[in-house]
Amino acid sequence: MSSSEAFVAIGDLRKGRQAVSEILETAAGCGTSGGAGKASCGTSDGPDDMPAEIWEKVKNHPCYSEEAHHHYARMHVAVAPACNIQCHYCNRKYDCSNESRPGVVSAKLTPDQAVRKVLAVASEIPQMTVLGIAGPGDALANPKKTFETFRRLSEEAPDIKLCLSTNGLALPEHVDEICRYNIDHVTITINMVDPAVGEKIYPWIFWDHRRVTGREAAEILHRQQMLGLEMLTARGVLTKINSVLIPGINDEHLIEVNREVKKRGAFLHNIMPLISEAEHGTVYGLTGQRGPSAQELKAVQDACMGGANLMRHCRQCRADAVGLLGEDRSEEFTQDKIDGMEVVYDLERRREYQTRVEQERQAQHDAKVTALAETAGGDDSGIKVLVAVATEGHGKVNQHFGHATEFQIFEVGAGAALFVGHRRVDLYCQGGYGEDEQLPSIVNAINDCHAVLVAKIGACPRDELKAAGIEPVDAYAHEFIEHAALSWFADYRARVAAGEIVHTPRGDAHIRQGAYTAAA
Ligand code: CLF
Ligand code: SF4
Repeated sequence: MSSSEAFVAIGDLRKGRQAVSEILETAAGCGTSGGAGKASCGTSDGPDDMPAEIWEKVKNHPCYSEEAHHHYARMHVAVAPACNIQCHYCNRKYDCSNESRPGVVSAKLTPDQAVRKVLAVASEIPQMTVLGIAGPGDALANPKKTFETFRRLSEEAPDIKLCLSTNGLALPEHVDEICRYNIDHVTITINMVDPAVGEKIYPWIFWDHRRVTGREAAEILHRQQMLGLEMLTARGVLTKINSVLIPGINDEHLIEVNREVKKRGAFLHNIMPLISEAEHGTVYGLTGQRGPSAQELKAVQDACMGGANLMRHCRQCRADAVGLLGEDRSEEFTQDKIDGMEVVYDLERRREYQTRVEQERQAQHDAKVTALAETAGGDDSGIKVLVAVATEGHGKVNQHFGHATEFQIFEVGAGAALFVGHRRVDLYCQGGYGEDEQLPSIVNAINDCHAVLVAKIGACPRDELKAAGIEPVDAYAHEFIEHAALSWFADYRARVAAGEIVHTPRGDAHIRQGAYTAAA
């Protein structure tokens, strides 16, 4: 179902709490249904929307469920330093860009150290439900360390979900082992399904005891990635495909990637922006290959709707990340701190804590449904806009403009507010005063939005936003986001209807209409 089809369908479901509940289910998530023809943002789908065994796998995985990422944490252990390919966006001195932000070298861990670290984090952060191995090289180019870590954890921490990320070159030969240790979630970074595109991204691979370059390298990598994906699908392992969006290289091509991975059973597709700074020393960074703007990223994601379900809440975390997505608590768990900790892995305590998390999650969900029931109403204007939201959690508009380091972006139309991504920004408030030099970049990051919903905002940013045509709104402080967004939208529509303002599409609509053709 396309974005506009989703809105039409939602518009037909206006009356009653049941209908509103369905709206919410469709609106708030990001890609877990895995079923054909589902709207692209499905990770808030509940147990009624998918087979029970799939729900069990995704319900508390913060990457596979958009809703879960507000409640559950993940961690990575950096046990895999080597890699078997070279990507033009990677410099081996830094973490793997597939699942991490380049620029910070991780401490490499032995499996022993990794297991102790996981147990330490699990006892301190009982809502940490997923352990991933995502570099800093490639997990499957280091199979002994990777599987030794997974094997021990499957025995010593049986309630933790195991998650692996790979470039896919060595994947087919490891599928049996992946299944043996119940590694239920595998991410494959697939940037192309056409070796002609691939040879612009991968200068070489290491294959069959030799370095292979050019088209041949891309052909082998492509073959292995597709085979690995098909084998995992056949074995019932959930797969997520990460694609790095490289403008001018694979931007249009990612629509075809989306289609091909969906055909082979991929559960989610996560299109991530290329990070390419000259100081990282990557080939792309040094040759001036730029990354996409947030708006370009959204345009490609939108063009892929109707294909494989999209993940839109990725934070491109480090290979040693710890905590909720978007937060980094790795500094609390350095080797010397762990050495001084008394580590008690208490399964019962973790279960009790997670039961309370589920209760809070359910209460939040119910409150949102109730709030949405109040705002669901007729609107046949066909108008859709983006709004930016400052939030520090609990699904509410509860952050000051000046404290935001990212804004959540919602697409709002008749009866629906869909989460479609987030935008990182520089902090405006510098402890008592506003840093006005940051304002242009903040405004630029959300310049395709019609409004920004905040708990509070000062006079200076308010004026700057208005001058840029973005409405600063603090009237819905501490309300649920979807409810606030729809209430503001109803007011906006009323002002348009009364002739007080003229509705003007902003950059987003322009980009989407012009840049990419929709997936077939
Ligand atoms: Fe880690 Fe990746 Fe597993 Fe998640 S991350 S190995 S699937 S537990 Fe998540 Fe981080 Fe994005 Fe990766 S937000 S970079 S998608
Ligand atoms: Fe770097 Fe990861 Fe690519 Fe290997 S797969 S070259 S570690 S980005």
